[in-house]
Amino acid sequence: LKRRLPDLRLVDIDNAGDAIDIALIWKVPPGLERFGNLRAILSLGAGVDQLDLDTLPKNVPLARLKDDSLTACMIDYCRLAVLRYHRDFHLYERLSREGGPWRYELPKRTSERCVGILGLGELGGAVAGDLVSAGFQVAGWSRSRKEVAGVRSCIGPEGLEEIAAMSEILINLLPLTPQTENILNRQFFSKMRVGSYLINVGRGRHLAEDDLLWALDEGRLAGATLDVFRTEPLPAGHPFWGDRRILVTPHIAAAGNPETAADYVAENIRRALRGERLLNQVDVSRGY
Ligand code: NDP
Ligand code: OXD
Repeated sequence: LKRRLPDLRLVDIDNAGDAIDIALIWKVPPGLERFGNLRAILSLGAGVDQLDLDTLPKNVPLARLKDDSLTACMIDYCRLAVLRYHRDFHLYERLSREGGPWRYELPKRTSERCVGILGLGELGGAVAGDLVSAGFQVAGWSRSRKEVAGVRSCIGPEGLEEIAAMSEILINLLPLTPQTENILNRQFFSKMRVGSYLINVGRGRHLAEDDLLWALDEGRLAGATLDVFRTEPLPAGHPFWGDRRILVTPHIAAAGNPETAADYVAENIRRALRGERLLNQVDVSRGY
Protein backbone atom coordinates (compact mmCIF):
# COMPACT_ATOMS: atom_id res chain seq x y z
CA LEU A 1 0.00 0.00 0.00
CA LYS A 2 2.88 2.37 0.82
CA ARG A 3 4.35 1.81 -2.63
CA ARG A 4 1.04 2.48 -4.31
CA LEU A 5 0.01 5.41 -2.14
CA PRO A 6 3.25 7.06 -0.91
CA ASP A 7 1.35 9.78 1.00
CA LEU A 8 -0.67 7.25 2.94
CA ARG A 9 -0.11 7.23 6.70
CA LEU A 10 -0.68 3.74 8.06
CA VAL A 11 -1.35 3.46 11.78
CA ASP A 12 -2.30 0.67 14.13
CA ILE A 13 -5.89 1.29 15.12
CA ASP A 14 -5.02 1.12 18.83
CA ASN A 15 -2.62 4.05 18.44
CA ALA A 16 -4.71 6.03 15.99
CA GLY A 17 -6.02 8.74 18.30
CA ASP A 18 -9.50 9.51 17.04
CA ALA A 19 -8.85 10.54 13.45
CA ILE A 20 -8.56 7.95 10.74
CA ASP A 21 -10.15 8.16 7.30
CA ILE A 22 -10.21 4.51 6.32
CA ALA A 23 -10.24 1.35 8.43
CA LEU A 24 -8.76 -1.90 7.07
CA ILE A 25 -10.16 -4.66 9.22
CA TRP A 26 -10.68 -8.42 9.49
CA LYS A 27 -12.94 -8.32 12.58
CA VAL A 28 -14.64 -5.25 14.05
CA PRO A 29 -12.14 -3.70 16.50
CA PRO A 30 -13.60 -2.31 19.72
CA GLY A 31 -14.29 1.42 19.59
CA LEU A 32 -14.51 1.77 15.80
CA GLU A 33 -17.42 4.17 16.25
CA ARG A 34 -15.13 6.76 17.88
CA PHE A 35 -13.67 7.63 14.46
CA GLY A 36 -16.17 10.31 13.47
CA ASN A 37 -14.53 11.11 10.14
CA LEU A 38 -14.35 7.53 8.86
CA ARG A 39 -15.00 7.45 5.10
CA ALA A 40 -14.79 3.72 4.41
CA ILE A 41 -14.33 0.35 6.06
CA LEU A 42 -12.43 -2.14 3.93
CA SER A 43 -12.74 -5.78 4.94
CA LEU A 44 -9.61 -7.82 4.33
CA GLY A 45 -11.74 -10.93 3.77
CA ALA A 46 -13.66 -11.90 0.65
CA GLY A 47 -16.60 -12.71 2.93
CA VAL A 48 -17.94 -10.35 5.61
CA ASP A 49 -19.63 -12.90 7.87
CA GLN A 50 -16.76 -12.53 10.36
CA LEU A 51 -17.96 -8.95 10.94
CA ASP A 52 -20.92 -8.24 13.16
CA LEU A 53 -22.55 -5.86 10.68
CA ASP A 54 -24.87 -4.41 13.35
CA THR A 55 -21.90 -3.06 15.29
CA LEU A 56 -20.39 -1.12 12.37
CA PRO A 57 -20.82 2.65 12.31
CA LYS A 58 -23.91 3.48 10.24
CA ASN A 59 -23.58 5.33 6.94
CA VAL A 60 -19.92 4.40 6.46
CA PRO A 61 -19.59 2.31 3.27
CA LEU A 62 -18.16 -1.18 3.70
CA ALA A 63 -16.36 -3.07 0.93
CA ARG A 64 -15.04 -6.59 0.89
CA LEU A 65 -11.86 -7.85 -0.67
CA LYS A 66 -11.74 -8.72 -4.31
CA ASP A 67 -8.48 -10.11 -5.54
CA ASP A 68 -7.81 -11.66 -8.93
CA SER A 69 -5.28 -14.07 -7.43
CA LEU A 70 -7.83 -15.22 -4.86
CA THR A 71 -10.38 -15.81 -7.62
CA ALA A 72 -7.81 -17.72 -9.70
CA CYS A 73 -6.94 -19.81 -6.63
CA MET A 74 -10.63 -20.65 -6.08
CA ILE A 75 -11.01 -21.65 -9.72
CA ASP A 76 -8.04 -24.04 -9.38
CA TYR A 77 -9.39 -25.59 -6.20
CA CYS A 78 -12.89 -26.16 -7.59
CA ARG A 79 -11.59 -27.49 -10.91
CA LEU A 80 -9.32 -29.92 -9.09
CA ALA A 81 -12.04 -31.06 -6.68
CA VAL A 82 -14.56 -31.51 -9.51
CA LEU A 83 -12.13 -33.39 -11.76
CA ARG A 84 -11.08 -35.62 -8.87
CA TYR A 85 -14.66 -36.92 -8.64
CA HIS A 86 -15.34 -36.71 -12.35
CA ARG A 87 -12.32 -38.93 -13.15
CA ASP A 88 -12.78 -41.22 -10.10
CA PHE A 89 -9.42 -40.29 -8.55
CA HIS A 90 -10.97 -40.49 -5.07
CA LEU A 91 -11.67 -44.14 -5.82
CA TYR A 92 -8.25 -44.90 -7.32
CA GLU A 93 -6.49 -43.15 -4.41
CA ARG A 94 -8.26 -45.52 -2.04
CA LEU A 95 -7.68 -48.64 -4.11
CA SER A 96 -3.99 -47.75 -4.51
CA ARG A 97 -3.59 -47.42 -0.74
CA GLU A 98 -5.55 -50.61 -0.08
CA GLY A 99 -3.53 -52.68 -2.58
CA GLY A 100 -6.19 -52.98 -5.29
CA PRO A 101 -8.11 -54.50 -6.88
CA TRP A 102 -7.60 -53.21 -10.42
CA ARG A 103 -10.92 -51.57 -11.27
CA TYR A 104 -11.65 -50.02 -14.62
CA GLU A 105 -14.29 -47.27 -14.66
CA LEU A 106 -15.08 -46.02 -18.14
CA PRO A 107 -14.42 -42.25 -17.95
CA LYS A 108 -17.46 -40.09 -18.63
CA ARG A 109 -17.15 -37.08 -20.88
CA THR A 110 -17.41 -33.71 -19.15
CA SER A 111 -20.44 -32.94 -21.34
CA GLU A 112 -22.24 -35.87 -19.67
CA ARG A 113 -21.76 -34.46 -16.17
CA CYS A 114 -23.76 -31.68 -14.51
CA VAL A 115 -22.07 -29.49 -11.90
CA GLY A 116 -24.28 -27.24 -9.78
CA ILE A 117 -23.00 -24.11 -8.04
CA LEU A 118 -24.81 -22.38 -5.18
CA GLY A 119 -23.84 -18.70 -5.49
CA LEU A 120 -22.98 -17.12 -8.83
CA GLY A 121 -21.16 -14.02 -7.58
CA GLU A 122 -17.50 -13.02 -7.95
CA LEU A 123 -16.24 -16.49 -7.14
CA GLY A 124 -19.15 -18.74 -8.13
CA GLY A 125 -19.47 -16.91 -11.46
CA ALA A 126 -15.77 -17.34 -12.21
CA VAL A 127 -15.83 -21.03 -11.24
CA ALA A 128 -18.93 -21.55 -13.41
CA GLY A 129 -17.18 -19.97 -16.43
CA ASP A 130 -14.16 -22.21 -15.94
CA LEU A 131 -16.25 -25.39 -15.72
CA VAL A 132 -18.21 -24.38 -18.82
CA SER A 133 -14.87 -24.00 -20.64
CA ALA A 134 -13.95 -27.52 -19.51
CA GLY A 135 -17.15 -28.78 -21.17
CA PHE A 136 -19.30 -29.54 -18.09
CA GLN A 137 -23.02 -28.89 -17.96
CA VAL A 138 -23.25 -26.12 -15.36
CA ALA A 139 -26.21 -24.80 -13.38
CA GLY A 140 -26.02 -22.00 -10.82
CA TRP A 141 -28.29 -20.71 -8.06
CA SER A 142 -28.42 -17.05 -7.07
CA ARG A 143 -30.91 -14.49 -5.81
CA SER A 144 -31.18 -12.67 -9.11
CA ARG A 145 -31.38 -14.33 -12.52
CA LYS A 146 -28.01 -14.44 -14.36
CA GLU A 147 -27.04 -14.46 -18.01
CA VAL A 148 -23.77 -16.41 -18.02
CA ALA A 149 -22.95 -18.21 -21.26
CA GLY A 150 -23.45 -21.95 -20.87
CA VAL A 151 -24.84 -21.70 -17.32
CA ARG A 152 -28.41 -22.59 -16.46
CA SER A 153 -29.57 -19.90 -14.05
CA CYS A 154 -31.81 -21.08 -11.19
CA ILE A 155 -33.47 -18.86 -8.59
CA GLY A 156 -35.82 -19.16 -5.65
CA PRO A 157 -36.88 -22.28 -3.72
CA GLU A 158 -37.86 -24.12 -6.93
CA GLY A 159 -34.48 -23.27 -8.44
CA LEU A 160 -32.78 -24.73 -5.37
CA GLU A 161 -34.73 -27.98 -5.77
CA GLU A 162 -33.96 -28.02 -9.47
CA ILE A 163 -30.23 -27.63 -8.92
CA ALA A 164 -30.22 -30.33 -6.22
CA ALA A 165 -31.94 -32.74 -8.58
CA MET A 166 -29.68 -31.98 -11.57
CA SER A 167 -26.23 -31.87 -10.01
CA GLU A 168 -23.92 -34.83 -9.78
CA ILE A 169 -21.30 -32.58 -8.18
CA LEU A 170 -22.46 -29.59 -6.15
CA ILE A 171 -20.22 -26.68 -5.15
CA ASN A 172 -21.31 -24.27 -2.41
CA LEU A 173 -20.03 -20.72 -2.89
CA LEU A 174 -22.72 -18.75 -1.10
CA PRO A 175 -21.98 -16.04 1.45
CA LEU A 176 -23.06 -16.86 5.01
CA THR A 177 -26.22 -14.93 5.91
CA PRO A 178 -29.29 -15.77 8.02
CA GLN A 179 -30.95 -16.97 4.76
CA THR A 180 -28.13 -19.33 3.78
CA GLU A 181 -27.08 -20.71 7.18
CA ASN A 182 -27.59 -24.53 7.30
CA ILE A 183 -28.79 -24.54 3.70
CA LEU A 184 -26.89 -27.79 3.13
CA ASN A 185 -29.20 -29.87 5.27
CA ARG A 186 -31.08 -33.16 5.26
CA GLN A 187 -33.98 -31.70 3.29
CA PHE A 188 -31.60 -30.42 0.60
CA PHE A 189 -29.56 -33.65 0.50
CA SER A 190 -32.71 -35.73 0.15
CA LYS A 191 -33.46 -33.85 -3.09
CA MET A 192 -29.98 -34.61 -4.49
CA ARG A 193 -29.25 -37.38 -6.94
CA VAL A 194 -28.18 -40.68 -5.39
CA GLY A 195 -24.39 -40.98 -5.42
CA SER A 196 -23.65 -37.28 -5.92
CA TYR A 197 -20.78 -35.27 -4.43
CA LEU A 198 -20.56 -32.09 -2.36
CA ILE A 199 -17.77 -29.51 -2.40
CA ASN A 200 -18.18 -26.91 0.37
CA VAL A 201 -15.94 -23.88 -0.03
CA GLY A 202 -18.43 -21.29 1.30
CA ARG A 203 -18.58 -21.35 5.09
CA GLY A 204 -18.80 -24.14 7.67
CA ARG A 205 -22.12 -22.84 8.98
CA HIS A 206 -23.75 -23.50 5.61
CA LEU A 207 -23.50 -27.20 6.38
CA ALA A 208 -25.55 -29.14 8.94
CA GLU A 209 -22.77 -31.59 9.80
CA ASP A 210 -24.92 -34.45 11.15
CA ASP A 211 -27.10 -34.21 8.04
CA LEU A 212 -24.03 -34.67 5.83
CA LEU A 213 -23.11 -37.85 7.72
CA TRP A 214 -26.72 -39.02 7.33
CA ALA A 215 -26.62 -38.35 3.56
CA LEU A 216 -23.33 -40.25 3.23
CA ASP A 217 -24.64 -43.19 5.27
CA GLU A 218 -27.81 -43.30 3.14
CA GLY A 219 -25.71 -43.29 -0.05
CA ARG A 220 -27.49 -40.13 -1.16
CA LEU A 221 -24.05 -38.52 -1.27
CA ALA A 222 -21.03 -40.57 -2.30
CA GLY A 223 -18.42 -38.14 -1.01
CA ALA A 224 -17.65 -34.63 0.16
CA THR A 225 -14.73 -32.24 -0.12
CA LEU A 226 -14.84 -29.74 2.73
CA ASP A 227 -12.63 -26.67 3.05
CA VAL A 228 -14.60 -24.76 5.69
CA PHE A 229 -15.96 -25.89 9.04
CA ARG A 230 -18.19 -24.69 11.86
CA THR A 231 -15.10 -24.78 14.09
CA GLU A 232 -11.70 -24.06 12.53
CA PRO A 233 -9.26 -25.65 12.93
CA LEU A 234 -11.41 -28.77 12.73
CA PRO A 235 -11.07 -30.24 16.25
CA ALA A 236 -9.14 -33.48 16.82
CA GLY A 237 -11.53 -36.41 17.05
CA HIS A 238 -14.19 -34.73 14.88
CA PRO A 239 -16.09 -37.44 12.90
CA PHE A 240 -14.99 -35.86 9.59
CA TRP A 241 -11.37 -36.76 10.35
CA GLY A 242 -10.63 -40.28 9.18
CA ASP A 243 -13.92 -40.69 7.30
CA ARG A 244 -12.77 -42.05 3.96
CA ARG A 245 -15.77 -40.51 2.17
CA ILE A 246 -14.66 -37.02 3.22
CA LEU A 247 -11.66 -35.00 2.10
CA VAL A 248 -10.75 -32.25 4.60
CA THR A 249 -8.69 -29.24 3.46
CA PRO A 250 -7.73 -26.51 5.97
CA HIS A 251 -9.59 -23.44 4.58
CA ILE A 252 -7.11 -23.08 1.75
CA ALA A 253 -9.45 -23.06 -1.25
CA ALA A 254 -8.46 -19.48 -1.99
CA ALA A 255 -6.05 -17.08 -0.41
CA GLY A 256 -5.42 -13.45 -1.18
CA ASN A 257 -2.08 -12.40 -2.56
CA PRO A 258 -0.64 -9.22 -0.99
CA GLU A 259 0.52 -7.80 -4.34
CA THR A 260 -2.74 -8.17 -6.24
CA ALA A 261 -4.90 -7.40 -3.20
CA ALA A 262 -2.95 -4.18 -2.59
CA ASP A 263 -3.88 -2.88 -6.07
CA TYR A 264 -7.51 -3.37 -5.26
CA VAL A 265 -7.35 -1.95 -1.72
CA ALA A 266 -5.41 1.09 -2.98
CA GLU A 267 -8.09 1.72 -5.62
CA ASN A 268 -10.81 1.55 -2.96
CA ILE A 269 -8.84 3.97 -0.74
CA ARG A 270 -8.64 6.43 -3.67
CA ARG A 271 -12.35 6.04 -4.31
CA ALA A 272 -13.20 6.57 -0.64
CA LEU A 273 -11.09 9.72 -0.49
CA ARG A 274 -12.83 11.06 -3.62
CA GLY A 275 -16.22 10.20 -2.10
CA GLU A 276 -17.01 7.67 -4.86
CA ARG A 277 -18.82 4.34 -4.58
CA LEU A 278 -16.43 1.57 -3.54
CA LEU A 279 -15.64 -1.50 -5.58
CA ASN A 280 -17.46 -4.56 -4.18
CA GLN A 281 -19.43 -2.42 -1.75
CA VAL A 282 -21.42 -4.58 0.65
CA ASP A 283 -25.18 -4.18 0.90
CA VAL A 284 -25.40 -4.35 4.69
CA SER A 285 -29.17 -4.93 4.59
CA ARG A 286 -28.59 -8.14 2.52
CA GLY A 287 -25.59 -9.16 4.61
CA TYR A 288 -23.21 -9.68 1.65
P1 NDP B 1 -20.57 -12.60 -3.88
O1 NDP B 1 -21.26 -11.72 -2.91
O2 NDP B 1 -19.89 -11.99 -5.06
O3 NDP B 1 -21.63 -13.66 -4.47
C1 NDP B 1 -22.60 -14.26 -3.67
C2 NDP B 1 -23.56 -15.05 -4.56
O4 NDP B 1 -24.48 -15.74 -3.72
C3 NDP B 1 -24.38 -14.14 -5.47
O5 NDP B 1 -24.57 -14.76 -6.73
C4 NDP B 1 -25.72 -14.03 -4.74
O6 NDP B 1 -26.84 -13.81 -5.58
C5 NDP B 1 -25.82 -15.41 -4.12
N1 NDP B 1 -26.69 -15.39 -2.94
C6 NDP B 1 -26.51 -14.73 -1.77
N2 NDP B 1 -27.55 -14.95 -0.94
C7 NDP B 1 -28.40 -15.77 -1.61
C8 NDP B 1 -29.66 -16.35 -1.30
N3 NDP B 1 -30.26 -16.14 -0.11
N4 NDP B 1 -30.27 -17.12 -2.23
C9 NDP B 1 -29.68 -17.34 -3.44
N5 NDP B 1 -28.48 -16.82 -3.80
C10 NDP B 1 -27.86 -16.04 -2.89
O7 NDP B 1 -19.55 -13.51 -3.06
P2 NDP B 1 -18.20 -14.20 -3.55
O8 NDP B 1 -18.50 -15.01 -4.76
O9 NDP B 1 -17.10 -13.22 -3.63
O10 NDP B 1 -17.85 -15.14 -2.29
C11 NDP B 1 -18.75 -16.14 -1.84
C12 NDP B 1 -18.25 -16.69 -0.51
O11 NDP B 1 -17.10 -17.51 -0.70
C13 NDP B 1 -17.77 -15.67 0.52
O12 NDP B 1 -18.86 -15.04 1.16
C14 NDP B 1 -16.97 -16.54 1.46
O13 NDP B 1 -17.82 -17.05 2.46
C15 NDP B 1 -16.50 -17.68 0.58
N6 NDP B 1 -15.03 -17.68 0.43
C16 NDP B 1 -14.35 -18.81 0.75
C17 NDP B 1 -12.98 -18.85 0.64
C18 NDP B 1 -12.22 -20.09 0.97
O14 NDP B 1 -10.97 -20.07 0.93
N7 NDP B 1 -12.88 -21.21 1.26
C19 NDP B 1 -12.21 -17.71 0.14
C20 NDP B 1 -13.03 -16.58 -0.20
C21 NDP B 1 -14.40 -16.58 -0.05
P3 NDP B 1 -26.98 -12.41 -6.41
O15 NDP B 1 -25.87 -12.46 -7.44
O16 NDP B 1 -28.31 -12.50 -7.04
O17 NDP B 1 -26.80 -11.31 -5.40
C1 OXD C 1 -12.14 -15.02 2.88
C2 OXD C 1 -11.72 -16.39 3.13
O1 OXD C 1 -13.32 -14.70 3.07
O2 OXD C 1 -10.52 -16.66 3.13
O3 OXD C 1 -11.29 -14.22 2.44
O4 OXD C 1 -12.56 -17.30 3.31
